Amino acid sequence: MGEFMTESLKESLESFYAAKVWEDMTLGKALSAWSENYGDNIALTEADRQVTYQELEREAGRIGAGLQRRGFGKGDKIVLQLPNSIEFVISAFALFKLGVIPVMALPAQRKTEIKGIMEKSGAKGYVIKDNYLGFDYKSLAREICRESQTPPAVIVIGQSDEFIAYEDLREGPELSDEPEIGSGEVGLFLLSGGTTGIPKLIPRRHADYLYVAQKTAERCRLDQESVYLAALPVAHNFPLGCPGLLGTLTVGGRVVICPVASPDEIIPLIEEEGVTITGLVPALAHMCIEFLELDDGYDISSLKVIQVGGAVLDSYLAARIEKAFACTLQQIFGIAEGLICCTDLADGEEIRYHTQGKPISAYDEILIVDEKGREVPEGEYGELTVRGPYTIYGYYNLEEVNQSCLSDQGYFKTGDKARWQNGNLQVAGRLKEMINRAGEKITPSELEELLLRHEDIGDVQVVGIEDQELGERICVFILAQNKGLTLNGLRNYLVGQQVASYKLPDQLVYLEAWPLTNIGKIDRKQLRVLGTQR
Ligand code: J2J
Repeated sequence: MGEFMTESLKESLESFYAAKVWEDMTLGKALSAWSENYGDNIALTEADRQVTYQELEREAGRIGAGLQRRGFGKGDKIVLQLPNSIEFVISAFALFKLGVIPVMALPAQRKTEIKGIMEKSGAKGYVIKDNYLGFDYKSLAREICRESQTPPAVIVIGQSDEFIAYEDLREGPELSDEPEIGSGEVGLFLLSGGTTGIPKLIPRRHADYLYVAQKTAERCRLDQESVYLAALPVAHNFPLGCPGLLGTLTVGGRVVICPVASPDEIIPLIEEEGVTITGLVPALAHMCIEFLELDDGYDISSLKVIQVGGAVLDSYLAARIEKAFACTLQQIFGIAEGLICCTDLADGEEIRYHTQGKPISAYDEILIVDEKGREVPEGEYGELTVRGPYTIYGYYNLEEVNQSCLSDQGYFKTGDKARWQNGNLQVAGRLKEMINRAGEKITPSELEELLLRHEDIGDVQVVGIEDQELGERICVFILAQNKGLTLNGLRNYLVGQQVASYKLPDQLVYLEAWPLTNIGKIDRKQLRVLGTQR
């Protein structure tokens, strides 16, 4: 990792491990400790199944032992591609205990992505569920095996056919000797947020991943009474560890597993399980609001905190979310590569609706820089760069990428456009999303925020589309229920809002639904394609 880095820089980054910023603890040992502290508490709920902390510890040990008998050991990698389920949690902890590194694949990923991830990680195993949302993962596994030189051992939850049955792993003696694993060793691989291109594996270490879970749990004031609803796919950093599943377990709370990220699953579960906190991406939060507006018969008053992050949340939607869910909104900016910023529950509306708050660690060093890498004056926009105790300084086995994504001082370049707003971070979108229309720069989020105030617009996205004359033209996408609006109508509305004329849209496209990425963010690359085709 990061061989191009100077030794002294590496040492200074490694010094966080020596400085005892966090506990000397691995993810596997952490579960044993939680099991001792909170033994009989319910750790997980999925439909009518409940698992206590003690049972989780025991099951993880069992599956770990089964994997050990099958020849898996410290340093091996296994691609975990499971829907939100109790088995996901057990499998992940089984691997943490063995020192086998899980590669956190998302259920929505298909052959191209999984093959890439397998190759890049050199995984020896592949854990799947037989079927989920109508997709047959065994067929996918067969193709992967056929096309690989060294096919992975496939473990199946459910009907296993020719593959290894997960249930069979459970049979036999429990894990007796857990291997020695250092807390500074890599505990898991997350996948980078990029939707296409080469899969980038993000090595996260045991201790720093636990540290993030603890710090975010503190920010969200989680305790043993907390009930976290895991709605987004838990292989993703946000629901996995910010505070998500892991953060809830650090305090002895309960995690309710939502198998499908859709409002008709999420809202009833909040009521039935007395959920106190959940985390959503803006597009899903918006769908939930619409669901609640259609049917106000649900009692979701147990909810105290709704975290929203993953993409720009405009302040108008922020206020609507708080009203619809009748609880405190926490904006959270995160990257699977490390840095987490979020608002505090006690922050006023100005901060909660307009910013993503402050970094979770006093050791996070953020620099907002111009194209030449120089720090911009306080309050001005630039690229968000960061280094600190839990931000990586290299992807796994990607030397070339690593050279371009790090500054000379070891700051990770996020590619996000951000500024400081009275001590709080405000992220305005991806730098590459900035529209360059005949030389004038337009930030999509700024226009989106204005357009959302229009009473006929339910949801909107603004995207730059390649254009022969303008370089890029401004294309506005609106969901179909508002078909009464015309391009001219939109332009006149914006003129009425006193917007500079170069920011007026050039194109209007109606869609039935948003194209979404694997994690449920609006897929802006796909929007660009759709805008080009018209
Ligand atoms: C604007 N853009 C945001 C925000 C992420 C918590 C929450 C989200 C993620 C995540 C995560 C944003 N406003 N509040 O890991 O722990 C965009 C940025 C960023 C990219 C990272 C977590 N929160 N983003 O989304 O690694 O563009 O992590 O660079 O998937 O999402 O994506 P990812």
